Amino acid sequence: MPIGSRRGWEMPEAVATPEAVFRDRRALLRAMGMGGLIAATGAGALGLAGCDAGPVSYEDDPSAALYPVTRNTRFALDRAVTDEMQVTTYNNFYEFGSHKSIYRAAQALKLRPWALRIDGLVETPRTVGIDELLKAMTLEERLYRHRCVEAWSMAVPWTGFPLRALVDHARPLGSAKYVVMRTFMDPETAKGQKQGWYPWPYTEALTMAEATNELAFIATGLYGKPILKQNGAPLRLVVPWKYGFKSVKSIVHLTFAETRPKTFWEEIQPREYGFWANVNPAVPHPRWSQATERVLGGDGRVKTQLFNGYADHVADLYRGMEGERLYA
Ligand SMILES: Nc1nc2c(c(=O)[nH]1)N[C@H]1C(S)=C(S)[C@@H](COP(=O)(O)O)O[C@H]1N2
Ligand SMILES: [Mo]
Repeated sequence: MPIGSRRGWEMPEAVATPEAVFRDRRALLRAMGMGGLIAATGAGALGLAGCDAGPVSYEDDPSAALYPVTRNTRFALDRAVTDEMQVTTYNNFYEFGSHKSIYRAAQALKLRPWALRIDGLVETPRTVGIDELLKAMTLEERLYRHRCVEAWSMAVPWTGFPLRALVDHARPLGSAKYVVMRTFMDPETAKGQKQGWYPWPYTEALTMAEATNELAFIATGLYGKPILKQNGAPLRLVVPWKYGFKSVKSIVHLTFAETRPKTFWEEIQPREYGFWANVNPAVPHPRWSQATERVLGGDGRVKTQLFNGYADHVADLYRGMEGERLYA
């Protein structure tokens, strides 16, 4: 296991990104026969190139007719919504690679058939198809901030439903203490999963209190359309008061447990990534500061806020837990 070696998203983003982005964009342009443009036009052309080569058609998505839906205006932002192209071409999705330009590799993901297995401490374990689930849920749009542990951030219009609605639908037993969520496992489609030193499948978990907090959200859409593969289609957790790695993508398994599972990054590097992962500007990552963040597509850095600005919603969840490692 390459602990101690530097992998993409473990680097402070200020160090990791410019080189990685330049390399990926150059490869992209070369693939498009536009390599010569690089020197002449620089970043301007790169954005366009990413645009043409990137996101997708919605034609084969049977849920497309469900979007757009009404925005829930209770979740307001203090900043502009991030450009759609940024959000859909600058991603972390290790199943498809450890660089930011996984959006093309992620197109290999097959979204149908797709089923969610619900089991563990529930009245009746069962498997529900994605389209059946979408019909059972009431969709709404919410604008949320997103803060990656690498100190970049964005502001995203998600469509989906409260995780609480899915928990209710699952009918957990009183003994359940954690909701555990897992990503699909398919190394033929997601080549990153052939790297056996990662503890696949990607696993994340929340306490029942966190999972039923009104902010915890399951995204099924993005920018008024079905969510794209690179962003975690067709079901993706969004917990905006926590670092981005908690927001597990492309979920196939929801299980209720009495004991806390080891989560993906915690298992890889427990010194640096914990279970709680609440955003806190005052608690640095062991290798970089969390005091500020770079807003994707913005100019310069802004101050990071406690619980990513959602303290009013979630601070009560952690009262009396001062002994826990809440902010890593
Ligand atoms: N299955 C899975 N989920 C994942 C990841 C991943 O690599 N695999 N990366 C996480 C990290 S570190 C972040 S910041 C967000 C990125 O989401 P985005 O690509 O939609 O911005 O997804 C999170 N969920
Ligand atoms: Mo992240």
